[in-house]
Amino acid sequence: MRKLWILLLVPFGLLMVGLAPPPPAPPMPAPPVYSTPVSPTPTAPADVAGPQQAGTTRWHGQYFNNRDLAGTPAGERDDACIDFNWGATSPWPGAVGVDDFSVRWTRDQSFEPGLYRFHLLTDDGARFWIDPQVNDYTIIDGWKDQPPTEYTTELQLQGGTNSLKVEYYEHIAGAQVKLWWEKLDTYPNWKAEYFKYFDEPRFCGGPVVTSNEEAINFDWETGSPAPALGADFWAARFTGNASFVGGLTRFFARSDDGVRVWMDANDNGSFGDPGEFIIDKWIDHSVTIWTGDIYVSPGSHRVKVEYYERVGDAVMQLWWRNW
Ligand SMILES: [Ca+2]
Ligand SMILES: [Ca+2]
Ligand SMILES: [Ca+2]
Ligand SMILES: [Ca+2]
Repeated sequence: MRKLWILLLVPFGLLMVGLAPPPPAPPMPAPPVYSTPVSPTPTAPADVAGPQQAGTTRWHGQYFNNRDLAGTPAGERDDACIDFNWGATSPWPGAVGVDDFSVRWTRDQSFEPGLYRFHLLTDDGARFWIDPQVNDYTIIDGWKDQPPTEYTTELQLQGGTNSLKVEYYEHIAGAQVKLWWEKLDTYPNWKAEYFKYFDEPRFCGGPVVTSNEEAINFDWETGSPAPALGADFWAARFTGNASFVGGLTRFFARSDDGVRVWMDANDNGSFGDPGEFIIDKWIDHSVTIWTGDIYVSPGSHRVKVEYYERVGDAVMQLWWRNW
């Protein structure tokens, strides 16, 4: 077994995690890189190689009618996203109950090289692996009864395709689970995150591509920001700080297709609810200029723009001026 080392930058400091038995402490790594397995390429066992639509990368889910992923799955299906809040209901009526069930999800995911923060929100228990065929330790381990709890960890990925695995169980009462990630770096202008989606626009899992953009001023026509996104069915999220002179300010968003615009964060760091959109046109349309007015105090404000392209041409431009 190869000895692989990763740095888990947990909130309480640096923690080295390795395979048992613990070898002597290595020299200070420079810089830590999470290794992608090169060979042999493990083949998924037959019970997780479920049907996959051509050109898509859904999660393959095995649903068990017990808390231990024991025995034969009660049902198997592909899920576009691990982002569920089932409350007190069953994730799959007829296959599993409202309590005492478990799910295993697997998929391959390509990552750009870089430092990532992974988030796993769960009620009750969940755990997360990257390349479990090679690295038999969990990246996140929250395998216990608990109310909704968010775990985070950071790790360096060298880029390429990794296999991801999430296991989850529900004991009693409410049930929810969500996995997502972000690429950490310095974004002096706009942090642009580009996602793929299936069916309906949403920001699922993590971005396929992350970049710094000097302005939100794009006319991709029938192209896209990156080959990995393809021409259609992708979405973008832009976040950045901008300086305002203050006063009544009119925002302009010229878009094809949907767009929504927020300003400033709540105390908990997240942007507001839909009632606080400056512009909210989350609908398919040909290129259109939308406006929204807001009073702004002088100085720096945080602005967030979400955008999606369905099919055909793709345009996203944002600007503003005092009104
Ligand atoms: Ca329940
Ligand atoms: Ca629960
Ligand atoms: Ca297009
Ligand atoms: Ca379009």
